[in-house]
Amino acid sequence: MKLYYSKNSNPRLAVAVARYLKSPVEFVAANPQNPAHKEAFKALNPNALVPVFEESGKTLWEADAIACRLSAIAKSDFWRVGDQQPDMIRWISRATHHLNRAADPLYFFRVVWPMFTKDAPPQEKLDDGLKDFVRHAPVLEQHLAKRTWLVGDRVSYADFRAATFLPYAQEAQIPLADFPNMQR
Ligand SMILES: N[C@@H](CCC(=O)N[C@@H](CS)C(=O)NCC(=O)O)C(=O)O
Repeated sequence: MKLYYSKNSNPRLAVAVARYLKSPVEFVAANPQNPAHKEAFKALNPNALVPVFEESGKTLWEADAIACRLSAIAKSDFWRVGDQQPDMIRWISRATHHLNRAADPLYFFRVVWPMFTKDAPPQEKLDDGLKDFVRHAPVLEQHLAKRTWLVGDRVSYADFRAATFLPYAQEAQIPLADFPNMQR
């Protein structure tokens, strides 16, 4: 079993999941957007993106799907399957469509963009990202005020998904210090 990754946000998340679950995967560093590799990589993922999980000659892409599969292989409830599943999906969805969407331009234009250009990042995208992050974060912050984990009394994939961009908070200037429960 192989997990193709790069150091960027979603593959990093998949690697964090695999490490947490002690998944028996071989980690394969990939550069799928490099013109020299792109066409060949499309055989693994037609989007030419990572993460990609390869198992018995079949590939699975999208970090959420990979987390689901790795949790099943580990026979873990990290990916909830019982009564708590709708709650977990709620927080995954909330993170994907709101919090992470807001944090994405802060991450992209402050962490990724400077690797490729010295041009100034578009200020309006940074302003919009910050405004949206500050608008969406309080819901998560308040939910975590009375609990340790987003779902039930143990860590689940929802915690990992909601934290996709938080490891980059300092560099991306995501105002995490204003949200101490999220920071914790
Ligand atoms: N929705 C996909 C997003 C995948 C994606 O956008 N991957 C980006 C990194 S975040 C990528 O492969 N970029 C090229 C690279 O990292 O080399 C997921 O959650 O897995």
